[in-house]
Amino acid sequence: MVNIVLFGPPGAGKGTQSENIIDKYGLNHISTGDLFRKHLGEGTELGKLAQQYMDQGKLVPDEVVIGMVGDYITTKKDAPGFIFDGFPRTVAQAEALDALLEKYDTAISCMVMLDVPEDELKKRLLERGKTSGRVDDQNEEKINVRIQEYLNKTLPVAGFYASQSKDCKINGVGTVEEIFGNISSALDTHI
Ligand code: B4P
Repeated sequence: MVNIVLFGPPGAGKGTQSENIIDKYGLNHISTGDLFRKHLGEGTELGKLAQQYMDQGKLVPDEVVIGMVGDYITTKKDAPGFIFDGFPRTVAQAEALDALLEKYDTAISCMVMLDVPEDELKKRLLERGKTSGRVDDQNEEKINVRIQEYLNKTLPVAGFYASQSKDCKINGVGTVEEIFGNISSALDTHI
């Protein structure tokens, strides 16, 4: 199995680049943001719980996220591998993911980190907010909370994968095609 973590701050292009990676490498896609939005749309209890955090730009509690990902992987355990998009977002989530994959005799192959400066992130998210209908994209205050959550809780995850020599930093500024070209070259040498 090939398992990739796509990592970066909000608006770095994780969702955008995931689509290209899936097309080329045929992996199963898990976006925790998309899964929460699906639950939200279906009005499930999990969706209602997640919404309270997402609308404020805060991270959803670890136990909720880890349980949801564990359930999802169980239903797809015959997949050729996974691309984890927006997960793990805390060190506790990263540790839980390692334990989960170990149960299936597999592990993370590579963590791709998209590097984008803060002013560019804000510009992209505010632009998407004009059409996405996402409450968390629609004002600068909420975007600032998301960036702070990233700096405080998510950035340490990069160190977690660096300590396993699985990290790979990619410049996330440029055209979608240029960035994907750099991701592909990195993946082809790492997996
Ligand atoms: P996510 O849905 O994961 O979203 P994201 O961080 O906003 O986006 P992403 O980086 O995927 O950006 P995109 O490609 O769309 O999370 C939303 C919320 O869910 C979180 O705040 C949190 O509350 C909750 N959540 C999710 N996972 C969680 C977890 N594991 N633990 C706890 N809570 C969790 O790109 C953004 C925009 O930029 C798009 O409009 C795109 O068109 C544009 N763009 C992309 N690439 C570009 C480029 N190269 N140049 C110019 N624009 C570009």
